[in-house]
Amino acid sequence: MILNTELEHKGNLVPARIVSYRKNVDSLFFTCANNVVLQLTVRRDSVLRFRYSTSGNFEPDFSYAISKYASRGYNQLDVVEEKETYKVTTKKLICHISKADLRVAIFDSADNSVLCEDELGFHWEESYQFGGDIVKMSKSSHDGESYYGLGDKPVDINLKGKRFENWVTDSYAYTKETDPIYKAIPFYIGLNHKKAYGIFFDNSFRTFFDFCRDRRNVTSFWAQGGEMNYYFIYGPEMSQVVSRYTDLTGKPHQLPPLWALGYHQCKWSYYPEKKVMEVANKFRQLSIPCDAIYLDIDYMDGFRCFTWNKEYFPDPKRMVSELTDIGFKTVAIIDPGIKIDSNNPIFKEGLEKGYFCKRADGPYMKGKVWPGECYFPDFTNPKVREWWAELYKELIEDIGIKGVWNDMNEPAVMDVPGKTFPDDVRHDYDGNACSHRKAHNIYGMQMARATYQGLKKYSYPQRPFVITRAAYSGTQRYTSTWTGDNVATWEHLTIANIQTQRLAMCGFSFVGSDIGGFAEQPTGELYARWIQLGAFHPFFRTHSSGDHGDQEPWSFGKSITKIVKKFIELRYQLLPYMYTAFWRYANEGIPMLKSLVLFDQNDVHTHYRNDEFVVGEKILVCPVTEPNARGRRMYFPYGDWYDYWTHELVEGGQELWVDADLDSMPVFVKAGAIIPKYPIQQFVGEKKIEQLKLDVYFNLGKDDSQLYEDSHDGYDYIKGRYSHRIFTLTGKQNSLTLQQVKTGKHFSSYETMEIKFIGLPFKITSVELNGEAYDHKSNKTNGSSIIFPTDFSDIVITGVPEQKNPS
Ligand code: MIG
Repeated sequence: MILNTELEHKGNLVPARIVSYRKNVDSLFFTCANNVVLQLTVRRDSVLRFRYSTSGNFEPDFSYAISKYASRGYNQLDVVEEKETYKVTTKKLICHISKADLRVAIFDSADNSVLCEDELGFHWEESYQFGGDIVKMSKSSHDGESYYGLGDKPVDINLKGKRFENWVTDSYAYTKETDPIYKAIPFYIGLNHKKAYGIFFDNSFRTFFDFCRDRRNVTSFWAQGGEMNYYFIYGPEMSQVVSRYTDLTGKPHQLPPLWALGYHQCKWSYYPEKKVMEVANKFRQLSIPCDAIYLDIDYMDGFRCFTWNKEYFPDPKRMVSELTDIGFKTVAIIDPGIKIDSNNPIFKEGLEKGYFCKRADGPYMKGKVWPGECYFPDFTNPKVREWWAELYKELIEDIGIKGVWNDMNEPAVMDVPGKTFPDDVRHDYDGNACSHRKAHNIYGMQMARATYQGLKKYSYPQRPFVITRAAYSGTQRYTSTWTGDNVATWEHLTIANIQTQRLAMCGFSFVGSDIGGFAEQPTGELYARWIQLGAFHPFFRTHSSGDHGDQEPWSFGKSITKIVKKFIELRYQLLPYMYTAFWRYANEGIPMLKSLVLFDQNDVHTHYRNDEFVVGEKILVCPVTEPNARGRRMYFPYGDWYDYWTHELVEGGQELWVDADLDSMPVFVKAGAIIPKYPIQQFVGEKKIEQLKLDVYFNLGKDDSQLYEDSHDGYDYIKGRYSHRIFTLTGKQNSLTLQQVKTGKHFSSYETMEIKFIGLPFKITSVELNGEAYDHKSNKTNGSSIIFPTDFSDIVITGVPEQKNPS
């Protein structure tokens, strides 16, 4: 582990024997002879919190990560004192606490199998230099145990055998294995004997995780200060661990406007106005759908936040309204640094009110960023967040900006060691004053939170849209995110795929990468492959640094443009599917992207897979990540899968070659799925949806699919104006039944559904609608789909099984 820094070289200190125990409602306190206290709180039957003090007292309990809406409550809490242990039992877990040394072992109450046990357990070193402790925890690891999670780490999905650090860092052109980078998400999932549990180490100091690297059978984590304070979250399904962690640290506070799930075009930078309009108009000329265009730092006057460069943008309000007229939402960047400039009213106000961060001995925290020398708002002060939120008034209410992009909020500082604030900078930390050592990892999160509050207020009654680069656990409540400054290489396409999956399994599903790569320039082939992957990411944006040529859908010649258009169009068709996945994420904490191990942890083949993932519940994709490929090998999880393009059926549980020329990519749909589709639109809301398409993929047996819709913006859905449809498909050799149950008070704009039946093992002879014969022949489309009224309750299709040719 880390070096011993205290003076007396006491080394690792450990708890002594437990001398007293007391219980206060849901919290149990175990006190040791040397004043170490373990506070064990039962949050839920499956969620336990462990908090340690080395001095007998706890600091005030405060966390930016934990959501105030997190579920609490349990069905059982029994504590039994035995000879050498205390035994705590909930409905799901049994926890042993050893009297001799405070070590913890946690078991599944269903079968008494061990889930997670302390090796040395809690121990610490005194921190001479800063006071307090360097707090440490070590757990035994079993052969065959795997580890996942930790946010945006650009490494293979399975973390076993590696060590990591969490310290939010601006990481231009990071590579595979660069650590740390932009985000600090100290949450991991362990998977052992088909059972998954999670550990969330809620400590915002610099933290470290070692997954059996230092010692083969030990997993440990530690922090440079603060408390040993972690949550144990049981599954046994990995998907349950993820949704419980997401419940604990929070789901997005509202759905995004649907346009935010459309395609976005960005560059550093589009200016002047003429250029912005040219790019936007080109999308419309070429009929390539696009919903948002971004203004990077050059729109500002000398990079001063909340100003405009009037030479480039003489009348921003007019430009934004012209963009609105052609279906574009304008998103603008805002960085944290405020230029030191007494003519700048924001600087003056911040100074007068004492809103800028200061060094330990009193001077302001001065740092160079884009505007030159700057001071930085202390976003950990609630008053500063309020002020910051209000600064957006003009930009949003008056000028009409629809989304805000927060960058450089690690916080990044140029030309200094460490690329950020020095450790001694002071922060309010919502009334728990501290140094930057503690506030660093949450600074960007609190900036994004303040931005979110501003957008929420001034965009009302429309929904806010924010994007941030830096994040700590819980940031998903306020904003979307991207993976930072990647590079236009094939390896980075793989990294983008892994990072987005990893963030999704850490409660942060609204995520995407800079498509095509931020630094350097992609070939047309790489750009096309990247668009294909991005079309399945919740946040779908092309962005590039611009100093290496153009990166728009049409920048790589006609044949590439055609492919890019095809995949952006596919995304627009799948919008109701993606929106439903988002709703499930925001409601139930179900990740929108599921790594194969998350999809089927019982299949050991999935434990080391990186490339394949399931988006939503039913679509399996695997990007092509090599040049000159005409296809690739991929692993199919168990189940039957239809090729999206050919409708050919593939049996899962094996690795197979899949053809995928540059105009295609491996996309498969689970048998039994019902996929809703909208017509292609150039932007969300361009057309009234007159008809919904449902693609029904036949399967023997019973399967459910869902469709969630509402007015796609605003808050009426919270008052019940949504439409939630559950479809149940029952497939037999000679029949198919499709049932629909709808709840919610939203009326769909379409009166009919065009239903396509894929993979029917029979020839249709008759169709019934709600128990009566239905004239399917005259309701047939050219494409062999059948039109039905939207609010059908059941459809029964019968037929004669197709004769198999004797071979
Ligand atoms: O120092 O605003 O990651 O997306 O285009 C670079 C300019 C600052 C870094 C962001 C990138 C953005 C760029 N920014």
